Amino acid sequence: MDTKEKLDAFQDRIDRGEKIEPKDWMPERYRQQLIRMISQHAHSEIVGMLPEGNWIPRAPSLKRKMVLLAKVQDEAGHGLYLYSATETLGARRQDVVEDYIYGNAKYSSIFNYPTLTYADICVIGWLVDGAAIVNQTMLAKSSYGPYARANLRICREESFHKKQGYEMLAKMASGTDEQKKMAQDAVNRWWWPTLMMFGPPDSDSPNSAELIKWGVKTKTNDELRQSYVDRMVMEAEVIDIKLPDPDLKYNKKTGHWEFGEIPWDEFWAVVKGNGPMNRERIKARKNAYEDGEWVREAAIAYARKQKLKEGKAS
Ligand code: BYC
Repeated sequence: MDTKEKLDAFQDRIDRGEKIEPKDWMPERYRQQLIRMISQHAHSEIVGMLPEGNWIPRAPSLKRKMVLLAKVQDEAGHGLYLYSATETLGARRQDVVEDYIYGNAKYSSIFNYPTLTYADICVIGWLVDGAAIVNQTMLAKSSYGPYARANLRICREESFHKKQGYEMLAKMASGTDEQKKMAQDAVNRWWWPTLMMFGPPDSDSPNSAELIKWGVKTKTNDELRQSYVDRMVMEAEVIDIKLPDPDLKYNKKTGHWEFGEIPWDEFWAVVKGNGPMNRERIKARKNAYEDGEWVREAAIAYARKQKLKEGKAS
């Protein structure tokens, strides 16, 4: 039972900066919030393989193909660490996966946009992985040990993902007029959706206060979004890319870049399943899950057989 005494002792541990580990006592609500957030994060990593995977067969060179293959495989790995982290909280992997494929579990809005040209692959690396690093560096300090450690490792890999995207985009942005146009067009389409990745404004974020109190999040959605904008403005300038926001302006007093109104109606439409690619993404995941049934059955049969063999040997 979540008695006041237990809750206070738990809060003291959080306030002292201690990590909470799987076998420690935790409030039921803390456990549920973590399962919600970590499973959404895992689904995002897995569905996030689709927009980029789409371009593996059409990568412009062997080197680019190898880099993209490695990146997409890394995303699969991130999904797996994160699903494992939900299991440390008592969730069953099958339930969380099915809640997303057949139910209403969320995943990041960003992966419901199409990748129209190869420049989109450069921009996903730079902007999307760039946003993920800002968010996940904060989550690497999360109060829940397994989630913090998973994010630490994920961030190291995301940092390579971002660099390869930025390097490709820089090359494209300094190429022929046609290449420059492609690069700019991709940035124009992805800029606002990447700002939405950080979640709704703090005034409209029902989970933030509780997650911050428990040290799961250590910064708010708006704080992270602002540090992302400040960083990206500089990086865009270096490679001669324009960010598509006429209201971007530096505020000397605050030391931050002010930006225009984010189209929140579009964000909520995407979150509710009505983005340009929502249906296609879910359909692809559903097909993969159902086509993979025989693999899961074979793995279970093999594990049973091994156990029997071990039993006979001992
Ligand atoms: N998209 O109270 P709020 C990657 C939902 S993948 C969809 O602020 P919270 C990569 C939110 O779930 C990395 N839904 O929530 C992979 C909540 O609904 P529920 C993806 C969103 O939890 C491949 C409601 O809106 N990163 O890097 O305090 C290739 C109210 O929001 C979104 C993560 O998943 C959204 N953008 O904060 C390349 C990070 N935003 O659940 C790259 C982990 C909000 O109450 N998650 N909602 O029904 C988080 O950091 C936080 O959960 C969020 C939201 C900042 C996303």
